[in-house]
Amino acid sequence: MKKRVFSGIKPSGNLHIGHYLGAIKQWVQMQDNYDNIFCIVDLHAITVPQDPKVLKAWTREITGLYLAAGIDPKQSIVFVQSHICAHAELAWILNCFIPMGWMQRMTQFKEKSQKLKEQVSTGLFDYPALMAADILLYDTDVVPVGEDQKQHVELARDVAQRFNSIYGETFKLPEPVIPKVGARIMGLDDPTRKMDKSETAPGHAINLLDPPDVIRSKLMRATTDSLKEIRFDGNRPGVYNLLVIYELFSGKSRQEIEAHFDGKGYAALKKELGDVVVEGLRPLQERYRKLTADPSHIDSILADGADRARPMAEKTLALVKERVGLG
Ligand code: ATP
Ligand code: LTN
Repeated sequence: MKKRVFSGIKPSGNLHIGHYLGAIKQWVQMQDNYDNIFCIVDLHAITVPQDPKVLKAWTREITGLYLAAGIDPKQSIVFVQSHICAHAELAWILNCFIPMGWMQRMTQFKEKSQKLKEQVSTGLFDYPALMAADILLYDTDVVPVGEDQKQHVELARDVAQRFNSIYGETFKLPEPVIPKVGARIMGLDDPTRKMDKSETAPGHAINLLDPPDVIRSKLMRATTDSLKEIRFDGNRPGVYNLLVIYELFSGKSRQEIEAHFDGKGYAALKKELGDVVVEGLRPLQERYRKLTADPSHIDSILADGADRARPMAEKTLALVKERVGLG
C-alpha cells in the first residue's frame, strides 16, 4: 500500500515560480511513489473577494498548469474542492473541535488580516478548519507544501488527534513535507517578503506563463545589494534568492555555482538566471498550450477526478457523523 499525498493551491491569481519550486515540483517528484490527490481549492479562494468569471478561469488555468508541470491525471486524482460537498461539511464539524486559541495563533491570518483590515471575512479566519477537512477526508499521510503552510498542516494534525482522543481512532495523522531548498521563494522587488500571488507590483513575481522577454526583464530589475561577491549568504536576501532560483532551475551544486560566478557581476548572474528560468519553463509552457487548446479536455479531467475522490470523502464523512451522533 502506497502512502497518500494530498495538496492544493487556491485559484486566486497567477501561479509563479514560488508555487512551482515550493510545491508542484515536489508533487511531481513524489508522484510515482505515492497515491496522490491534488486539489484546486476554490472554497479557500473565496475567503477574499473574487470575481466569479475570473475565479472559474483561474480554476481551469491552474488545472492546466498542474498537468503541464507533470501531474498525470491517470495516476493522480485532480479535482476542484467545491465539486465535493463533504469538504464544507467536515469543515463545519471540525470547527466545533478547534479551540479559538489555536486559530488565533495562525500567522497567515494575522498577516492577511492586517492587509485587508475591515474586509476580513470569517471564512479567512476559519480557513485552517477547511484545510484540515481537505486533508483529513482522504486519510492523508503527507502534505507537500511551502514553508508558510506548515502551521496549517500542524493544526490539521492537532484537530485529528483531539477528535481521535474523544471518539476513538477516526483520522490518520498527516505530516507536512517542506522542501529543503525553495520552501520560501522571495519577491524579486522585495526579497524580505515571500513571493506572493496576491501582490500586484509588476516586478514582484515570475509567473509560470510569463513570456521569455518578461521573465528576463523582471530578473534584470530584481533587487540585490551594493556588494559584489556572488555567494549563497542568507544575510544578503536579494542575491541569495536569485542564487536559490538558479540552483533549483539549473540542478547545479552551490559550490559549482559560486565557482562559475566567481569574479562576475550581478548583471551576468541575472542574465544567466534569465536563460535557465526561460529554458526551465519552456517545456511546461508548451505543454500548457497543447493541453488547454481544447477547454473541454480540462473539464473532463476535473469531472473524472471528482468522481474518483467523492466516494473516499463521503466514506470518511459518514464515519465522522456516525461517531459524533449526527443524522
Ligand atoms: P495567496 O494567493 O494568498 O498569495 P499563496 O500563493 O501563498 O496565497 P496558494 O496558492 O494556496 O497560496 O499556495 C500554494 C502552495 O504554494 C502552498 O504549498 C504554498 O506554501 C506554496 N507557495 C506559495 N508561495 C510560495 C513561495 N513564495 N515560495 C515557496 N512556496 C510557495
Ligand atoms: N492553504 C493552502 C492551500 C490548501 C492546501 C489544502 C494545501 C488548501 N487546502 C490542503 C495542502 C493541503 C495554501 O497553500 N495557501
